[in-house]
Amino acid sequence: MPALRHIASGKVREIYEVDEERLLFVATDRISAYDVILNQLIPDKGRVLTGVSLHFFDYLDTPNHLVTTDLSDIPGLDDELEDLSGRTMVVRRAEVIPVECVVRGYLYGSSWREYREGGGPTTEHLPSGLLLADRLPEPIFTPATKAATGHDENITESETRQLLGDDLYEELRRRSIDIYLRAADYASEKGVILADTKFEFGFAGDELLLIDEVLTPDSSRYWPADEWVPGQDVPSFDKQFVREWLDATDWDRTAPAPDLPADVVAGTRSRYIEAYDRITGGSFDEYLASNG
Ligand code: PZK
Repeated sequence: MPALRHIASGKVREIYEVDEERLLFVATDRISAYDVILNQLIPDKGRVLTGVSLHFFDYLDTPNHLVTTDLSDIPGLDDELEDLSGRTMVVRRAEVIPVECVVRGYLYGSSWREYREGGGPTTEHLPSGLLLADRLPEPIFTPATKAATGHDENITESETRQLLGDDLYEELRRRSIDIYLRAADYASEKGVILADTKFEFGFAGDELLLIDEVLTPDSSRYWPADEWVPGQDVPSFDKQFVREWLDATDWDRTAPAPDLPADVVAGTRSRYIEAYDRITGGSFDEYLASNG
């Protein structure tokens, strides 16, 4: 744990204060499945996610919170540098906009459940007759808010406009869909479908910055294109392996989860690393060699 003030904990991420303007954004090796944090760490998972975020911050070249991954000038980290390297970003402190900017290109997850049950906030602009996992006629912006339960709650366009005002709503929708389209094009060249993803934005002064992690397997639904069949469940790249092991136990999906055997930990790690290579078109070994 860094000798810095702790600001916030997510399920698998931590934020610390560097100074008035900057934060340390750390991706841990924790993993969640069915919304429960598992008892075992997946070695290098945080580095895989950080590598994917850095890849897309660079590729997208859109105003964002990344300052540097060089931790050598930050006082008080001497004992932690090794553990933090490759999993840590120094970011610009921003005023977080309290809306999760979800973009969906395919009908899955909570949106499919709303659709099947006769409609909800995410299905307002959808035609009838779609199947599970169908590609949508065009990507849709389906914002959500963090409910008191910690769960995300989908909200309607009108509710979002009331929260943000029309100008900010339209700016966030435009930027979110634009980023989704560029990342989905990138992924499709690698045989990967970006089914949906979630962005967060914040203001640093009057600058609207893309913040948080971006286009990672934790914040996005990536599918191998050759396993996509409309009307059927699609296995997720990274978590399917551990989910299938959990499904074969008698676990009721409430905490605590069963302990993962070493071979399931190792297999899950391999899948995250494959996901890095597949999604970025690069090599995680090379990422580690420069950043690990
Ligand atoms: C910030 N979160 C969510 C993420 C957590 C919590 N650039 C920023 N400036 C100010 N605040 C945040 C960010 C970012 N990113 C994001 N909470 C605060 C979050 C990860 C772990 F505990």
